[in-house]
Amino acid sequence: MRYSKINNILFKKNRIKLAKKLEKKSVAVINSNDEMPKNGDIKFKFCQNSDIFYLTGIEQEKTVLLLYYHNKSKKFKEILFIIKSKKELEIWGGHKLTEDEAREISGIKEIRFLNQFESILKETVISNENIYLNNNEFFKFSTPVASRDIRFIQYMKNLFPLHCYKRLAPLMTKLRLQKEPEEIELIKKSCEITISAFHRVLKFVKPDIKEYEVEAEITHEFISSGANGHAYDPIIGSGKNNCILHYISNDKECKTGDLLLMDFGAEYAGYAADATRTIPVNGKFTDRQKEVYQSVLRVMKKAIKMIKPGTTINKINKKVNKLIEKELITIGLTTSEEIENLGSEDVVMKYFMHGTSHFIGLNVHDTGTKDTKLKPGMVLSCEPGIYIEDENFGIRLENDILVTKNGQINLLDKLPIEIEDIEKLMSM
Ligand SMILES: [Mn+2]
Repeated sequence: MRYSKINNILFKKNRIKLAKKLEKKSVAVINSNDEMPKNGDIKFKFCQNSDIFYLTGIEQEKTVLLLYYHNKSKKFKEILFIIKSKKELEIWGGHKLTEDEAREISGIKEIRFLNQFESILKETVISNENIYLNNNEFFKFSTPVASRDIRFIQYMKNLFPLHCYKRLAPLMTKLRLQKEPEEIELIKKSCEITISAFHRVLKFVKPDIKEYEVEAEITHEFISSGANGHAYDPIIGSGKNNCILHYISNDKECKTGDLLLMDFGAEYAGYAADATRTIPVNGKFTDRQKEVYQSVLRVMKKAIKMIKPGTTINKINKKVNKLIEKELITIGLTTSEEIENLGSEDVVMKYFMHGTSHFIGLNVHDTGTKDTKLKPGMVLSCEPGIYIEDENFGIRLENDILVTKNGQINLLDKLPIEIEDIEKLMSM
């Protein structure tokens, strides 16, 4: 692994929290993600399932975690199943975890090889009543491809058609939303690497470079800092590409006078950062760009303060849209009259077409919904924007905010955002 070893106390705590949420006489099985085929004999780089990583820290493919209720001790027990490595396999695929290594990473005492999985599964399931299985229930997710989880559900239902099946996803969502201090430290590290990358970019950007050259600078900083890489495909859009929300082709030339919008974040030890800054290609904002930038920044400063215990993303979105509406009038993009005629929602939507916040954690868009009540330990983005296609530019600014008992902490506090700071750093 590229990151400093995570103390397995974190994974033990996470498993205990999950076991407390399971009904007695239950079994829970958590699978790894599939290794996804690319072309020919090549697969995509393996990406571990976030839930099994959260519970075990194991990044190796095909790993399975079994939690089961033990009738005699009246307690939940845990077994981790891993690949049994062979020398011939290691020559091509590199080292696979030994039992001791898997034990050390996860803190799970009982490590078995996968060839024993089915017999142990049958034994534990038959002496229990409920089976908890995982599935990706992220509200925006859909795919025609049957995941490992979906296939495993079918496999289990064939083997045990008369057991009572339960959803693991709502429990995992709840647990993953509120981060342990160790997790916050890992997110802070992702943020720190992201901040270094931005400083590198500020020194690098000048007219006539290609957007992908900026991407390369960021990638260099991420990888050389021990990050796994980008937490998501970076958006590096100049000029009118500022206004394409998920622009990832990053292949145009950055021209003088244009703005460069960069939405990027490192992934360190599985945890994501998610940052956006918009900077002038030639190092100086025009007056109009400054005017709109200050509008977005004013909204952001107020929006950050809204992120605190008890509220929801839906409530924050409503309030932020009101602030954007006011700013749109200030910068001459609309009038109170037009808002009255067309309705606030339509006018705001024209210039700010996405929400203000999403949860962040093991995924850049992490578990939780827009109605999830915020609690201490949750981490959210705060990313207002104003996109003016007619003027060939848009501005988005994004920080990552940790909800605390009394309010919030901006984890990207050290990521330059004030116009003077950005212009100064670009001139150095
Ligand atoms: Mn974001």
